[in-house]
Amino acid sequence: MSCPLCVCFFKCLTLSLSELVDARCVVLMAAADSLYLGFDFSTQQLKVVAIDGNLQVVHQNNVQFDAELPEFRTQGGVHIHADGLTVTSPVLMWVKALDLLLDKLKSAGLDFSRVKALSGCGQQHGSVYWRRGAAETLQELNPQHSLHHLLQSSFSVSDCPVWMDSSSGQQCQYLQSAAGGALRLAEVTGSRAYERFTGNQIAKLQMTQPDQYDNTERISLVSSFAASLFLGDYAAIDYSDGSGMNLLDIRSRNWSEVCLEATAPHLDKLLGPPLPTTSVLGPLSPYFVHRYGFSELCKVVAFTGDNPASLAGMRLQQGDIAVSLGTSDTVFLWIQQPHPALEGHVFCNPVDWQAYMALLCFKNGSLTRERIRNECAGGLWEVFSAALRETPLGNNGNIGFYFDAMEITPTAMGVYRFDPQNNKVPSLSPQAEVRALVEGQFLSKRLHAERLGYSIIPGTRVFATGGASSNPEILQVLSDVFNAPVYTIDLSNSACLGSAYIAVQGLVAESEVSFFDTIKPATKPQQVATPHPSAQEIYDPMVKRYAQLEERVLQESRPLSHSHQSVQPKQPRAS
Ligand code: 5FX
Repeated sequence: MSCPLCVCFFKCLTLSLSELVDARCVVLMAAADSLYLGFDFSTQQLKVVAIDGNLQVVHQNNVQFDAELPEFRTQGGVHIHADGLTVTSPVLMWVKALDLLLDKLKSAGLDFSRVKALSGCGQQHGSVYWRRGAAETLQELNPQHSLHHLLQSSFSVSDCPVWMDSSSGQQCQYLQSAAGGALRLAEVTGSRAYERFTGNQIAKLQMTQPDQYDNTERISLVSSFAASLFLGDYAAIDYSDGSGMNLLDIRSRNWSEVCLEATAPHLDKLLGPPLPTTSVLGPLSPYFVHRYGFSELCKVVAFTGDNPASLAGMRLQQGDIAVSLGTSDTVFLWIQQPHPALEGHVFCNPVDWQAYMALLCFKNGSLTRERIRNECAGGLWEVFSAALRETPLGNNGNIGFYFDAMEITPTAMGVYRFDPQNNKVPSLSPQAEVRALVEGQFLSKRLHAERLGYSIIPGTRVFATGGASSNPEILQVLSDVFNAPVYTIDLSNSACLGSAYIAVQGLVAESEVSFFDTIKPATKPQQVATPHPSAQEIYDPMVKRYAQLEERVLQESRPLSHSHQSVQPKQPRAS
């Protein structure tokens, strides 16, 4: 009998469990010549990362849809339809991109026979419709031909709705009333009804194109569609990406009967049962063994959504929070117990099937920081940073809300400033304005994260990533507001990397080795800020005051929000 964890045959079997999870064995398991692949079927490109047994990146590659597959005539990987609300991508473009990417890996000399396992992720919420009879085609792929050639007639819908689509408003209304209201739906599925969420897209398809729906034998997410190509059979939807559908009961981790019924007929059969994210789905299809020289022992581990995969790539643990400071800011957090709210999303956790993750999108990120830098700091980041250094924690009681564009979290628009007595004021000094912006942005992130079940516990770490994470003064405010140390991670490809880690974890998950033991050898994050000793005393009450003022802002901005809703329907890309 060989060791269940690795290929070392004897050594691991003689170790105690604690020694075993001391990572050494896992490193042995991931023998240096092993490779693991992580794919990301994202909106604009298909990417791949190969890591070796020491979890170091050894190869990266990609296919850009617009530039390298111009025959599909996409812009940014999508087609925006005349109504301005419907957004789709051609499914055969994704298939052809995989042909192209594997050819590129072959030309680059990647030794496919060393790949022990692969996994991947996809843009969340998008859906793929397999035509009746497609399972048989998938099971009998002829390695003489490209996937694109073989699968040409395998889809009942050629243009797949993607996450940028916001045309299913009617279906959202219906689902919410069937489920007993927006909050009730959020309690069951982790989110109120969102137009881009897959269930609402399926309901729209069934209503507007019933023939195509009837001709479908299986519905996949982009992630499980991609896994199906590698598996040569229909791959299960994983719990994490399944949580972005308004269909999965995030506590029972089964499809919700009420939601299925309110969405479309016999949907459970079309979706198949969901599975934990680190499940091994099976061996790689013989197609890839014969066409590219993969080992027949190579395993396909479930694919998930790009945001859950990023959480794995950033190596978040219980109590940690990741803040991505980009064009739009996003927050991911690891939570133990879900408290879904009307804003933000709770998904099942990709690396610990009993835990959860939350995702929040904030539209007013870098562009607003740049506007305030231009107006209050002469366009210079050094002056902006000096203002943060020279103003006190808590900003002498001044608080600001800066929603230049229609904000997603919360739904509000406009700029609002309050003095220490909670009076609305038209302006602040330039230095106070800079601090009010940065503190306000982080107070909002903390408030909305807490509403989704996040709480600061001893050992909590904040991971900062994205453009503004290179500014130490901004990171100091982040550390103070969250009263936790801030770490940075140098990751441009966290979703691909997370998928490659999930591939490694898939091989050991059944042996109860945790994800964190598996990834111990990966490069450690750097601590860059420590909270000021008075941070808790200042920001605990301030976050409460911020919540009360946000209520006032919401009342005042409601008319503005309504008039902007029809032209600002989309969520930004979160990763
Ligand atoms: C998350 O809910 C989103 O809609 C996006 O971040 C997509 O996953 C982008 F791919």
